[in-house]
Amino acid sequence: MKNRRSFLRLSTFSLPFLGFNRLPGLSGWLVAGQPIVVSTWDSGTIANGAAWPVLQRGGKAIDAVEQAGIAIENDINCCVGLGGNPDRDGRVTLDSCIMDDQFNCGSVAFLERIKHPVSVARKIMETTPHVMLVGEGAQQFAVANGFPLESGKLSADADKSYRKWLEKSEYKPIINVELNQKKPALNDKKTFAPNKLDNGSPNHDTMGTVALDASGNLSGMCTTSGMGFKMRGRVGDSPIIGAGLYVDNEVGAVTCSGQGEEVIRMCGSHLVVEFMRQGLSPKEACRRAVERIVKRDPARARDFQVGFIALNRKGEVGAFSVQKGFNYTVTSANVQQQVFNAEHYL
Ligand code: SD4
Repeated sequence: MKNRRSFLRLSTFSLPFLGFNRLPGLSGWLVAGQPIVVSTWDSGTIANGAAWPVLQRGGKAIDAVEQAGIAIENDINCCVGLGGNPDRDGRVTLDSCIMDDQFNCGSVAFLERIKHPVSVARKIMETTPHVMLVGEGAQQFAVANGFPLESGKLSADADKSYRKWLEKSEYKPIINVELNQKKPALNDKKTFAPNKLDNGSPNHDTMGTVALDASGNLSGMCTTSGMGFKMRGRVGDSPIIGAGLYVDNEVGAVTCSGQGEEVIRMCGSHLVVEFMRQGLSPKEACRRAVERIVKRDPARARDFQVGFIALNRKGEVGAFSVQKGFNYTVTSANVQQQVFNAEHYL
């Protein structure tokens, strides 16, 4: 399983002159008509690595972001694709969505045993009158469209994590156990899902990617296995257009990672796009959305992470998160696979 901390140490050494903490003079990066791709987290190097060749050869942003999703879904990591951590019942359920420059969008949620939910989302977008398919119906649609039905076996890493989680959580399925809690505690395994994994790393690494192509068009995608050890049937923000992803070609493209419930209630990615429409820079727009999320319950905000990344139609990039620790990867002609720490509220 990917170790984010060791990667960060490495990146810090490899980028001494860039200042790892914030984006250096953004305008210095921008070359008119040049494409750019931005992904959540340092694992965004995998996503951008697949998206960039598409952009570089003049391909479309929608194709680039799909390739980003496919690449990370092929990787074994805690939080994206069939190798990710399962739900409480030991099954991996995937959420994904994709959106192009014409407000076309497709989405899948609670999808099991299909390796590339991002491509299923695209297929829904392009071949059906619908935006979203979930669960069994989404799986049927995928199989009917030639996506292989995988075994459902957990990856070795996920199996280990799940066994460990079972030991500690003493999990017995109790219907509506959440209702017995007066105040939901995010860190309580019985009420929701651990905010941190057993090795101390955060329980999130959703891959969100936004891209601008050489024709000046934006697209985005988001793909995840959701919060590890979530309740069966739980769906987060990642497959929800407007929450985990939003693209308005006149304004910008936004995606995010972190505690999906907090993002859904504020329509997070849409909110960031609207702030950019009002004239804010991508970073300021992300900051304002984070402030909105924190304001609802500042004490509770200490227990969760939400991080947004935004790309406007001029190719300017920004990010902001609730907590320290959110980072993102930028790739363009001038910036090759570089990881930056987002500024944060707390
Ligand atoms: C979710 N936003 O399901 C996702 C969590 C995340 O890697 O970021 N997972 O709520």
